[in-house]
Amino acid sequence: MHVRLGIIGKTNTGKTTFFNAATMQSAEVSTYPFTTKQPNYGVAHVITHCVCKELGVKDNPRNSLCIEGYRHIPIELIDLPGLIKGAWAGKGLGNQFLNIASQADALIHIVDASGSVDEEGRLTEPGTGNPLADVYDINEELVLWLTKLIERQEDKISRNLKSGKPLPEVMADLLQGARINQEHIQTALKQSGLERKDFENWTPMDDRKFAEVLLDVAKPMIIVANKMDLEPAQENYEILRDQLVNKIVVPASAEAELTLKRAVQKGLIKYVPGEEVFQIIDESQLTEKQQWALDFIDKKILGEYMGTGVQFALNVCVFKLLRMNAVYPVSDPTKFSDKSGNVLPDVYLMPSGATVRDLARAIHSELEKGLLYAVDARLGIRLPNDYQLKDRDVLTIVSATRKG
Ligand SMILES: Nc1nc2c(ncn2[C@@H]2O[C@H](COP(=O)(O)OP(=O)(O)O)[C@@H](O)[C@H]2O)c(=O)[nH]1
Ligand SMILES: [Mg+2]
Repeated sequence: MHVRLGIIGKTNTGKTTFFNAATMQSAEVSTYPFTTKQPNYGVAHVITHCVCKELGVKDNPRNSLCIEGYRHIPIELIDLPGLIKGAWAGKGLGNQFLNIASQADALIHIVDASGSVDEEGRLTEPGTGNPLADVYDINEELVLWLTKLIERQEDKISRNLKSGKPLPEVMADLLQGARINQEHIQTALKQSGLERKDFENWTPMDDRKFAEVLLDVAKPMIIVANKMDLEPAQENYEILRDQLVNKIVVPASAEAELTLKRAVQKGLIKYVPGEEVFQIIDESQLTEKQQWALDFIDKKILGEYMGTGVQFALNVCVFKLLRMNAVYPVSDPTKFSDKSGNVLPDVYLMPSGATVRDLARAIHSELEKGLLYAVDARLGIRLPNDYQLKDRDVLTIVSATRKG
């Protein structure tokens, strides 16, 4: 199961531009066999230091890419389908928007830091919109959505509790469609102080309080302050950063990232997403306009913010908000390879706390059935099935049913 990030935000803040920039494959990446899904589903990558250098091997990645020692690991990105554009009616968001929240493991909330979008999501004079208010608006919609989701299931929850099952299990059964699991619920119960209160006695205030906390736990969110290339954006970015103390606010220019990726595709520059530099391949190939645009991006975006923010936002979501670890399963622990001799073929993103057993299950259910133990390929030692995976672990799963 891929990690799935949902892009949310008001109309015209740059969601689709961000999506297009993040899912557009640079030339080297385009050979990767992607499954084409609906247009609003795309494959993006998070980037981490590959273990190949440390292990001193040349790898042959299968489920990911290794570019100059960096592993590019696919994740799923969802954006609203284009049709929805303009469907924003007053403060209501429509089901599609919440649908994205429901399907995602974490949310990328894009605001227009330049303030060129008004309350209703219409494009307006830069500097007039209020991105901080937009953040609160959207957050409120999400809290209401979760509160209602829980309240709609209230009778069912009460009924199912009578069977003696604990509350987190009962709730998780009913909320799993929204990618909310027992752990999320357990944590939210603790953090909201409702752990010891009988569900029957929850007040509407309790429902809301619980929904607020559950939203934070189950749908962690970063704020992308987009359109940093426009003049009034810096001031709004600072306001967002200073006011939203519990959120990570990433300054970004989705348009700049898109421009750079297009320049890569045209063979004009060399650029690794997320880096704060690019190299012009042949100065004489550039039109004056292209030269100007690249120069602007170099000075005003990369120079100021150490990147366009697009790749950084993806990495923060996966490695910070979701606390995913990159784990490399191999069949042969001495060669770090699969059965066909591919070195470090796969990398799996596993949530913190996941064990050898969870990894076996993620690879193949058969593998888990006969699971015996794992081998740490670096050290050549056995690891028990409840060993908690660490970032950059290279492991061989030993199973009676199938060798990993
Ligand atoms: N200046 C600037 N404009 C942007 C940026 N990202 C998007 N836009 C523009 O904002 C408008 C709305 O973008 P779009 O991606 O369709 O927004 P969506 O409605 O949120 O999907 C378009 O005119 C984009 O070209 C950016 O980083 N900088
Ligand atoms: Mg859009």
